Amino acid sequence: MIDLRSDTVTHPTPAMRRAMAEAEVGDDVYGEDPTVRRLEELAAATLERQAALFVPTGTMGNQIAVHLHTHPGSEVIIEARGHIFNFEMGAMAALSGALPRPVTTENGLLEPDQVEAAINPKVNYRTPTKLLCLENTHNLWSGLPMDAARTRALARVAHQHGLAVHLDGARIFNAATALQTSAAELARECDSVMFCLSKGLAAPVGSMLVGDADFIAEARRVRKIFGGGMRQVGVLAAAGLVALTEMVGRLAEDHARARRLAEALAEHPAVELDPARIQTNIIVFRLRPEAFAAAPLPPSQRFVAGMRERRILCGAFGALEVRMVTHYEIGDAEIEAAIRAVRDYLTA
Ligand code: TLP
Repeated sequence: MIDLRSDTVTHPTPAMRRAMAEAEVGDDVYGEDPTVRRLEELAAATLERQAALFVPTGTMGNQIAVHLHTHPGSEVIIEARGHIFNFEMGAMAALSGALPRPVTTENGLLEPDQVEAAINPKVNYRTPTKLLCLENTHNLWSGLPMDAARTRALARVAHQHGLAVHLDGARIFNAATALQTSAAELARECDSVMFCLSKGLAAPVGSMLVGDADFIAEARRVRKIFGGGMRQVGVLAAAGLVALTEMVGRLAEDHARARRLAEALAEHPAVELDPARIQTNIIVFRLRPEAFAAAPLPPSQRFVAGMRERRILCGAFGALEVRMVTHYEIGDAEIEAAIRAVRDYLTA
């Protein structure tokens, strides 16, 4: 099987396996795991921030941040297709009593005036707006990277109105690679940043929450409340250190292969996709419903099933959207096999 469902499906590299086996460990709830400490120091230094916290998942990192930046009965502004709103199980409501205020965009990029318009006035009969969540790259918008200037402009508006800004930077290194800048630059104006080691960087588990020292001290408390206080977790942090030091430099390869696949997909009349929009490792495309005969299952699910029969795994979003994601286990041969399978299925 060629697995294009996500970059989360990657297996640890041989260097990670070795580092995991040899990791020096201790009880991290006591702050005694030297490997976790090294990873947290490296993450903070990479993002040019004071401190970082190792968390088991991106969702936990995001939700700790939401918890700290909001209070029950407050609102969170987020782009309508944002991960924190759509794929985190209603966690901001369940864990923090916060409400999302989704803002629809035409291209995945929020405008400062849209954010300003979504902030409720500070009066006794309106829900207080406390937080702006950004996402870079934007997963459901085909891995769209957002440049530092826009992030800065959005953060400025939020800060002027007393909101905090959290960046869901699950794939911030993909964004930095595509925009030829640093992750630190892309996150500079944000009060907190979460990034994942377990996506394109191929670590088996783990994400980092980064911010100033006081924020991270509080985040450590909330991580324990959320059940994320881990013990000899240096075995996982060791893989994270390899991810951060060895895997960032190769992300451009994933982007080039995603573009190649997108160009081939776009050639088919049943597919609606502008390959120029694919700047990182995620391809989300729409199937034209008129190209599919009426059937009980929606086109996206039939496409996914047809591809599975041809040994290619991809994901369906809604009735018409399909997602394919490249990662380090997808080489040129896998891309060519996927292209052949798409052609074969869509022609059939
Ligand atoms: N994304 C997963 C699915 O949940 C959709 C994927 O396969 O892409 N932020 C962003 C932008 C993400 O894409 C994800 C995971 C997360 C946060 C959550 O990370 P985890 O899965 O570690 O909780």
